[in-house]
Amino acid sequence: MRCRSRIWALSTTTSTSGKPRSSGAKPIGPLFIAFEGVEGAGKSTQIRRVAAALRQLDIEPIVTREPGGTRAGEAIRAVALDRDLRLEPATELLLMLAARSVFVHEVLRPALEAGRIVLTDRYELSTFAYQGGGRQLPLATVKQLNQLATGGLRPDLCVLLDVDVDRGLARRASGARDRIEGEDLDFHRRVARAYRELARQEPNVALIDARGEIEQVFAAVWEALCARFPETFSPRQG
Ligand code: Z5A
Repeated sequence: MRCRSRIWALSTTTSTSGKPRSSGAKPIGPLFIAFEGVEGAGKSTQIRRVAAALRQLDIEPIVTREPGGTRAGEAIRAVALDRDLRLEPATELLLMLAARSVFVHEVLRPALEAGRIVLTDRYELSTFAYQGGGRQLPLATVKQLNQLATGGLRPDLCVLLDVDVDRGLARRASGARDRIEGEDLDFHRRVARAYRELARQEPNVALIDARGEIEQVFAAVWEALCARFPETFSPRQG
């Protein structure tokens, strides 16, 4: 699925916002970009910024999240994150993958087949980091089951926002924590360690220092996207 052919759209001389833009053929997809990181890393914030910058380029991305993004997925999410439930690590893993299987089938494949850009808040790296690292399930098994859920559909790029756990947790709004957020510091530190290890091992990961201000992090994210997909992401935007 990695070698999808690009869909090319003819750009006009002005954008819908009325701003002048260069003419010529512009590839707009398909592209699958996952945002990853520990809690409070700023994934949702950066996805919103990237989506807004893409709209400035007259590209409407599909913005979604995991677990969730489908009716069944959101129902599974409610169970998986319910802090009143006690779930075994294997149960948690299978719930995440059940949601992913629907997500791939109902959202991801159709969107990519239609040539769209998909920005998702979490995907398989979350499973490797949380259920593999955090819950200490054997990573090989986690990956094998994930392969079953995804049919091997992997992101073109994982934007991994790297912050230390304490900083991420401090950013979190006070209030009720879900079942996984409510885990102890050791759990969250194992997740963070697993992410850094995955950044070394996995292909197509852009590790971004996410400790700075939102705009500073966005500049680094956009630069990584421009470097990776120069035909779609223009350095002058964002
Ligand atoms: N999970 C799993 O275990 N296995 C899986 O396979 C999958 C998921 C797919 C739900 O995810 C849980 O599911 C998650 C992992 C597990 N549990 N945990 N923990 P989620 O994405 O819905 O939950 P989250 O990661 O906890 O979301 P979050 O805390 O909202 O994180 P975020 O999206 O990375 O952060 P944010 O919403 O963009 O920002 C949080 C706050 O920080 C907000 O007030 C921002 O304004 C602020 N912020 C953002 N960036 C900055 C910077 N740069 N500086 C200062 N403040 C900032």
